[in-house]
Amino acid sequence: MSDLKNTEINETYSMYDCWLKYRVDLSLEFIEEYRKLCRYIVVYENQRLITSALNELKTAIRNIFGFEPEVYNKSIDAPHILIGTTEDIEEVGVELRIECKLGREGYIVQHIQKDNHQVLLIMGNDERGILYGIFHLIRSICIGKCIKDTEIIETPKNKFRIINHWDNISGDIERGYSGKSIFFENNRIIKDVSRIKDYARLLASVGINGVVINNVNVHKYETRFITDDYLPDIARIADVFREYGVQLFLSINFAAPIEIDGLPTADPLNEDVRKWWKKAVERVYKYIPDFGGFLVKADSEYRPGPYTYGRNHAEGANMLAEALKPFNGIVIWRCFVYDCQLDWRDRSKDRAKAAYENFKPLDGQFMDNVILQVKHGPMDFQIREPISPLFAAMEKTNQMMEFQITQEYTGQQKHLCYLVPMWKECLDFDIYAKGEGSYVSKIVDGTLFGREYGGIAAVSNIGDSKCWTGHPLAQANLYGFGRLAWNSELTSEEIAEEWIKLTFGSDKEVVDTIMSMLLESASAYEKYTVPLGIGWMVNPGHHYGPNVDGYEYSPWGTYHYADFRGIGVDRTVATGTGYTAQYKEPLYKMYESIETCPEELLLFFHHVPYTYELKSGKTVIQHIYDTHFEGVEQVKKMREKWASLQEKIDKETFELTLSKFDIQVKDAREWRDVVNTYFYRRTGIKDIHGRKIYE
Ligand code: GCW
Repeated sequence: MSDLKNTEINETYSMYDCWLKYRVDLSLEFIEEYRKLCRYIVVYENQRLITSALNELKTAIRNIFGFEPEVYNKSIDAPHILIGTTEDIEEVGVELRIECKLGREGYIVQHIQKDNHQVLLIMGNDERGILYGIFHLIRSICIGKCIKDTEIIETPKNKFRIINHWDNISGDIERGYSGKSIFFENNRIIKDVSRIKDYARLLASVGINGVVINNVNVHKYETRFITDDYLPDIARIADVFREYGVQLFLSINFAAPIEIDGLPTADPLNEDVRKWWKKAVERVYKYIPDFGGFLVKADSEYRPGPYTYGRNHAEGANMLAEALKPFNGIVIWRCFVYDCQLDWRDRSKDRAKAAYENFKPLDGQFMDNVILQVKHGPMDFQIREPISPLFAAMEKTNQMMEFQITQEYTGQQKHLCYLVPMWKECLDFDIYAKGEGSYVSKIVDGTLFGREYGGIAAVSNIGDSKCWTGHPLAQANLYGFGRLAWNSELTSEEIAEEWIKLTFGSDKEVVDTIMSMLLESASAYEKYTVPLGIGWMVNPGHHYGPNVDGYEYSPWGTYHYADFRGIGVDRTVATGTGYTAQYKEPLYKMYESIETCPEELLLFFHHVPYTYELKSGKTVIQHIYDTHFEGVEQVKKMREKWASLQEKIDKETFELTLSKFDIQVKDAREWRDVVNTYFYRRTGIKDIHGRKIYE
């Protein structure tokens, strides 16, 4: 990696390189074959992206085999690696063993015979494809795949694979738990881009092709990012990302015409406003010719939006889409729109219903370069939520998934919580939009409704912390997000195994131990925090640590309605808020009926007495007690598992991670005792096992 100028990093630290460490077991027999092929590289084109790809391959070869490969731009008489786009390769007349048709950004890695030599072909449909093919090869060598198993034909499932940064120009990151921004510092854009370059590599290596560098809550200075004041510096950042095939996007402020140029309105149907945005967009493209587009949080949590002018979200989004269209730019419009001034006394209102109510009526009205970005659940990144019903409701609109890699509600990167299984559940969910088999993954990749644009975005979990993610093991979530966005058919285990091997090597004990820790971590977190899909119960504001009634009487619409008899939100049509009707059949009936509602979501959909009996035969209150005790024990075990790896992990990573587990054990106990005590005091019902619950 490049020389680090960042103040915090003054020594080589192994976790800085994340999964690009080139740890290879050189004793594996097939390594010799790779070694032979890696001596020579033939590459026909020399565009910028291919240069980065080639550099990556050379760096990997140098690190793995200790020699510098020779590079040619013409055929050679020896085994080699051959790199090029489909066109280049066709020109030199290589015969593929398997005929294939690659899609955008796709690639093929194939072992072929050419002029009596073994050749390893890396052919990209386009330049990005080559870059991804090379990272595939490096990954394969490092996780110990022989050449045959490295062969692949792959096209990414999702067109847009984007990271959203919630970074502010002050250098602070909203919901950031890994230090300060790597883009901004003290109200300026960072001058030294070396760390940004390292980041771009990491993103490209897992297939990410877009990045939004600023917070969706666009404040005073950031509003001006689309002006000459900031664009030269933003263009420098775009240049760095471009080399790795990552397109730059910006979050914009819907009221920018008023705030920047004093226009009297930001009404999307006003001609002056429309002209203003066209000019602004032209300016952006002058600096950044391949600019991706805008991400917009409008009419959400006090941000300005079209509602102020009596316009709807389609009118708001289309105004921007029209300005971006001539440049092939897109508008990513967030659906996190809800009334955050609810009255807890008013039981008819339900925040969960908001996204659907706001957007469903607009289906078919958005321009084709608008994509709606929908959070995976109807509330807000809780550890357990049902899938947002909006995904099934917008047949004529491009949609994109929004996940949160940063662990706002899942332990804030002090706790281990591997999120890939949860994301998988969302993507694999059958939402019955067009009958059985309507998986959410097919809606967000556009195939189910035949949409051209689609994708997956997630809120970043990185900052300027030495290991990028605060908690070293939280790197698995960034890695996993990229891999899943590329191919949502990968399993959580496959992704975890890759990440562990690339990061810590292939020692069986290390792989098995960390794998078991990762895979149980989210369910452990769920156990010691919030029961049966109810959510929240966190301290207001920063959202860390238990506070059962923290949001109970607030205007945010995040209630659990616990009283001395029962708990849960009745969202049924029969007796509750009617949210269940937003799902298509058979899901509507499944959630509506307490008998068929999946138990892990029981309290999300139903209000039940504490003595309600679960399928396990336990009452709800006993389930709450038991899961909280179990959760803590699980965390203690995870800590022990980590401790058992002391000899096999570098000292700094070992100790840093152990210190995080110490915090997690302490916090899990806190959660257990606060939650259990709360319910014991509310109900007076004793734990049948007589364990200590505080009076
Ligand atoms: O989860 C909430 C967060 C806010 C965030 C908002 C959003 C960026 O608490 O910090 O604002 O969601 O997604 O817009």
